[in-house]
Amino acid sequence: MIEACIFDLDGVIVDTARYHYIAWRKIAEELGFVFSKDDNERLKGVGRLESLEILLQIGQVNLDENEKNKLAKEKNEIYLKLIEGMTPDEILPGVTAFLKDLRKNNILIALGSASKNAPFILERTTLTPYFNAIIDGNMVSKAKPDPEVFLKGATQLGIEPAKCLVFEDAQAGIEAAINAGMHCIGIGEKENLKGADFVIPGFQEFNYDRLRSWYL
Ligand code: B16
Ligand code: MG
Repeated sequence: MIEACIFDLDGVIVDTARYHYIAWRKIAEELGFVFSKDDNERLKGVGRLESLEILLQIGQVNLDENEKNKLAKEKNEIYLKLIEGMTPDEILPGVTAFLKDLRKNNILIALGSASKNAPFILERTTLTPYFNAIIDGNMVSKAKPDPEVFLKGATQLGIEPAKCLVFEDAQAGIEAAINAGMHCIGIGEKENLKGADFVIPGFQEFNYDRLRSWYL
């Protein structure tokens, strides 16, 4: 039986990928190459510095550590300006109703995100009060598919991994959930979410009753 749900942030609760894209595209422009929307898919669920490494590889640019840190900082400044204006309107369809439904049914809720800006985004979208635990990119040293972020969430909630259900939109996140010994539902399309117990397009048609019928 499921006692806790752990949510990824970008692509599950809000769509911040488009803001990450605008910021990374600007950095690529400065470096003199084009960063496409397809390229951006490779950055989903990946941490900031790892994202920069992928970007530099695409543009075939070599930089030293100092320059890399400077660029990562600059990208984040652009990104922060973009997300500053986020409102609850940007919460993905069905998410708030589902969070309310979970709370009504005494299911604990955690966030398990690679983003160091996750707490700020939850504040901007007024979702913070729904979460019993928030684990973000500042609190983990190993990126997904390492299970660290989800295991920390389970520990903070005081629930054993086998009773946790993860919602993820990235393949690395699905693998992290499996590595944590947790159940996992993919958000998006089946082909991109191998190993998930189930895949749903989003939360619009989803509720606690459906969840319970799947995990009796
Ligand atoms: P930040 P998630 C991830 O969020 C994003 O999908 C990924 O594109 C981003 O690079 C990463 O957070 C780090 O974000 O620069 O804000 O620390 O999907 O794990 O919620
Ligand atoms: Mg994600």
